[in-house]
Amino acid sequence: MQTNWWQNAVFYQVYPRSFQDSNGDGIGDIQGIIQRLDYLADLGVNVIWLSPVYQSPNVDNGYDISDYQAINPEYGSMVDMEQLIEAAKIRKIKIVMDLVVNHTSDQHPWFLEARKSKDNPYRDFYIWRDPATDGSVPNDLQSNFKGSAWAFDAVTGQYYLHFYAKEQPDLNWQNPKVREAVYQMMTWWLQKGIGGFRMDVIDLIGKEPDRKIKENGPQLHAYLQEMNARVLSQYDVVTVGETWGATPEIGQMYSNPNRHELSMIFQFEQINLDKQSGMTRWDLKPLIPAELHAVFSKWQLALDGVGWNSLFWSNHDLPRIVSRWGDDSQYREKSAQALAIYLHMLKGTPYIYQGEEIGMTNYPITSYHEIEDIESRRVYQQRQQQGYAISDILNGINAKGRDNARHPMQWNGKNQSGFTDGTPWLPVNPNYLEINVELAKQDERSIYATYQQLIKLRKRNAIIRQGRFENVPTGNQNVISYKRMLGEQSWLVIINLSKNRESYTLPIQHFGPNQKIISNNLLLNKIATSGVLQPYDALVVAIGNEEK
Ligand code: TEU
Ligand code: CA
Repeated sequence: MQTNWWQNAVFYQVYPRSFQDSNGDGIGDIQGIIQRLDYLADLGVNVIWLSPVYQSPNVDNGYDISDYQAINPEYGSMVDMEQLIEAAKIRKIKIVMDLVVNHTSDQHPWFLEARKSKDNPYRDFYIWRDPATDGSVPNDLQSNFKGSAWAFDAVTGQYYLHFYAKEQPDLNWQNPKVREAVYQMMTWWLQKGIGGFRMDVIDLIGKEPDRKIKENGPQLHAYLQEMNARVLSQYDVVTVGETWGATPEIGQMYSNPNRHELSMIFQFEQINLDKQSGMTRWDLKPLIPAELHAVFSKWQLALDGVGWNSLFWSNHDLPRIVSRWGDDSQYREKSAQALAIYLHMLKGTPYIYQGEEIGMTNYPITSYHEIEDIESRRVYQQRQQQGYAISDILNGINAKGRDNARHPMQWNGKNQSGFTDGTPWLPVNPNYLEINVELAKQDERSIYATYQQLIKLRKRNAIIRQGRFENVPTGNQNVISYKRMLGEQSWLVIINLSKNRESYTLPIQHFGPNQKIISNNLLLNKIATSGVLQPYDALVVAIGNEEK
């Protein structure tokens, strides 16, 4: 496989509302991002995935777009946006935009037109159905934000489809005019010099609501191939599809270069490992590290040579990883480093979610009034109606709610953590006095320093970028291990992903030179056939060709 630039790159996700405010209104903005570009360059990242900054009524924080070619004034102007692209380029950083085209806002001119009459030229941009004979919804399709996926529109007496909020009507991709309009808009952005797109819930665009098909519809890949031929193939850009319903086989279909669809996808199989089986993600269950490793191993092997993996722990929809699968109290630093080392030694393109590089934690709430996110509000209301105890509902939301990742970036120990001079739109986590960028940068053993070192290692070592992956059993479900191999080189990664001392036994008889590459424990330098690891110990060693 030929190597593309994005296979050697490290990505960083910016959630603009919470990254850096530049004008004291408490809302992060584009000028704020520009002010922090040197920070990102210093960390070593090559690409910023920018969550939506388009014009939007903000029912779903910008994922409800009312004009794809205008910037939300809260974030700045199109001039600011052009300046960001340029200022990033000077630092060799590309900007990847969020492409949210499964749906628009109900305030988008297309929808305002469409709802006027059944024969409006924009009517078929969306999906309308007559009521059932008793006047109720056309079928029982559900919104991902709870409740029916159909909303009644009295003007024309029909229902329209919305897989998210009712203010996010679904576009009708079967209509070639919709696809054409999207391609034109994408081209307009690419001509501005952006580096590509992250594609929001792209696996829904092949929907066939009458057959109750939501994800992975029959035309999905044909649409992506058309988009590639018409737009993407004309530029040297990266694309990453958000695909909650992808299996490794489907992952190959998207990312196999011979199929001309996407560069890579975000797959979410591991996300289900800490929920009770058959239940929703709000019904919690502890993670078993071996199960996590089994999922990652499967994807590493399945896409090797025939596709490409993205590597991520978190994003603006997911909880903070150190709170989720590490330990955000006693072992916060060590567990965050262990998780970072585990992920960044895998094959694929790593994504860092803002604040992850300093080990930012979840933000616990004690009442409904503290919830900002539309999804968590709906979940709270639904579960309350279903009779759940308030404490159980809050436990679920504190563990998994989307606000966790959306509290302001913790830059320093000054007022409001240096995020804003005003009142932040979501409060700053009170732990900002101990957890902030300024402190982390002064400490050469910080989580930040580990991330910086991992990025450097990736740049300097082809074995990380291109080497083969092999799972290594450890005899302990809390200790996970794998090898990377390239030519004569062989590296072993071993991680204790628990807060206890754990023993391991490796199926390796003799080790070569055993030279330390990176670790989060100064005393841990060598690996043997068997031994004991301290809580959250992580070690990478070059072991030579031990098995000859
Ligand atoms: O998210 C898709 C999605 O379905 C999940 O992230 C969802 O929010 C939840 O976590 C699963 O039940 C994308 C965006 O990332 C998200 O912010 C948007 O709200 C959503 O699409 C709609 O555009
Ligand atoms: Ca602002």
